[in-house]
Amino acid sequence: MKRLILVVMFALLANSLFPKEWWKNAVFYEIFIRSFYDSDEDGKGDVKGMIEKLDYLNDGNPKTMSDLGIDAVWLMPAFESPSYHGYDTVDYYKIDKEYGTEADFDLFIKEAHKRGIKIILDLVINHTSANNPWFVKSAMKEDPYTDYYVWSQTIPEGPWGKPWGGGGANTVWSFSNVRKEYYYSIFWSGMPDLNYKNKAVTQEIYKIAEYWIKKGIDGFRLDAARYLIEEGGGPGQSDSPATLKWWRDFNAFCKKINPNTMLVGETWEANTIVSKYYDGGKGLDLCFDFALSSGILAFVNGKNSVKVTEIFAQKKTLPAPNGFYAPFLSNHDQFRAMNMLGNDFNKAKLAAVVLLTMPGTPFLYYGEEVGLFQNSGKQDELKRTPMPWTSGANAGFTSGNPWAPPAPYADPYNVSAQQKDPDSLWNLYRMLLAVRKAYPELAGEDVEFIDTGDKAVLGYTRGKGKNKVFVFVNASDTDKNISIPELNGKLIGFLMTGGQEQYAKDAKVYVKGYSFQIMKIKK
Ligand SMILES: [Ca+2]
Ligand SMILES: [Ca+2]
Ligand SMILES: [Ca+2]
Repeated sequence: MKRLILVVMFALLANSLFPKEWWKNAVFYEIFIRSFYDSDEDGKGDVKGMIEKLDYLNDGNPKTMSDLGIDAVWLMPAFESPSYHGYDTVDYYKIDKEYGTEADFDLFIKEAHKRGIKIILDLVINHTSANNPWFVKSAMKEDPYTDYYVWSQTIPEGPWGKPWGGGGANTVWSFSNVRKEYYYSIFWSGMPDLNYKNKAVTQEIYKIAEYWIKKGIDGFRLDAARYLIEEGGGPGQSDSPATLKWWRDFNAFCKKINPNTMLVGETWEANTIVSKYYDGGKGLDLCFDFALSSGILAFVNGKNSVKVTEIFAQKKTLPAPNGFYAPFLSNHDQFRAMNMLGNDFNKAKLAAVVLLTMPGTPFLYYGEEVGLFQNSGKQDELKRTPMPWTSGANAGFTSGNPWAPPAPYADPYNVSAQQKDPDSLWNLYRMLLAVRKAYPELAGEDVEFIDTGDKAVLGYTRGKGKNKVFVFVNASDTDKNISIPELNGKLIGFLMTGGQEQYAKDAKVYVKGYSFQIMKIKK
């Protein structure tokens, strides 16, 4: 208990040291509303269900440690849409009926903010649903919607391709039987791309952003941000100069309405491309670090730290600072971290340690904190299964008939069981979040990698000077003794336990197999 109180005291002290952009020291939590918690027995998660679980995420009281302690949520699409996932919007002003009413959502904003939880919405504006009235009217050449989408009487000169290959040549051009013309749809015919060469479309999106910012939303996650404006087939389909400019202008617009609005981009590419979106500090506020996601998993799986250190060596050569990248383990488009880590809780713990001691704003995917299992298979639905709350019926997710089978092994691997077990993955996440908050160095941008003499042990320091934090993570199953001369003869404090130890002149850092140390020099 004493160590918890200590951590909390540090947290309060540290608050004043944090930078003014709230997202720089925040930890985000990605929620798929349909799978989080069902409040009304229809088998689908909903907004009221999220309200019931806010105290689980952060109860707003820094003294209690029964909650996870996250700072912000990224809601996957909440707007009206014909699909189960919502990445094809029909009405950007309406909460999907299956999730609740506008009043429910207003209450959610209020209750989240009361607890200090910020909310960012998934904004899917590269394309809409083909059922969106804008598209229906555009296909009928009804003004002002005639040029809201990218139309062509013939398939323009190529080479036009799909984002991840496959699908055959020119399948990004779909034929409208209504208008008897082709329309550009980079993902599939049900998701026509909006035409941002038409200024009216930009104005339409600005109106939507303004509406939600004024309602109290704290930012947006920008879906498919690389594909906004195409300047020809092939290389012109992504990361075009016009796309970068559009985002720069959009960020300026959002900041004018509320300077605390945060934009995080999904720019799923190598960091050489991702870093362009920093745009001299005038582009997006954050972009997801897909390279580091696979780097962390590769370190833990392969007992080899080289990929992680290479990623940071490369970043030093790129224009964006370390704080621009948002690290994560997995998201709704990828296999669950637990699946990638061979359903091994030891590995899941090490991945959590690396994730939450890295520079940049970390994002957790719901369920990751309890090691949510994923059945093998390629369907996206398997990456988005209901949250395992208890060992009861339907994993405590619903008392109705769940929209999808709950995660396997929910008994015994669920929130309720892991909260009671001090050695659980959940309790490790909770402690890591508290320590990250208590020591601002861990949320800062500085990172220096240490040569541990052993690829299985990833070592690095965070921050500078006397507050520098040392992290050592041993991905092998054998105990290691690492020689770090800087620590010899010093009084060492251990951040996770609150303990300390006087190191001898020839001391070695002892890191047990499948374990880690987070420490600093006290004297
Ligand atoms: Ca429901
Ligand atoms: Ca609390
Ligand atoms: Ca586009």
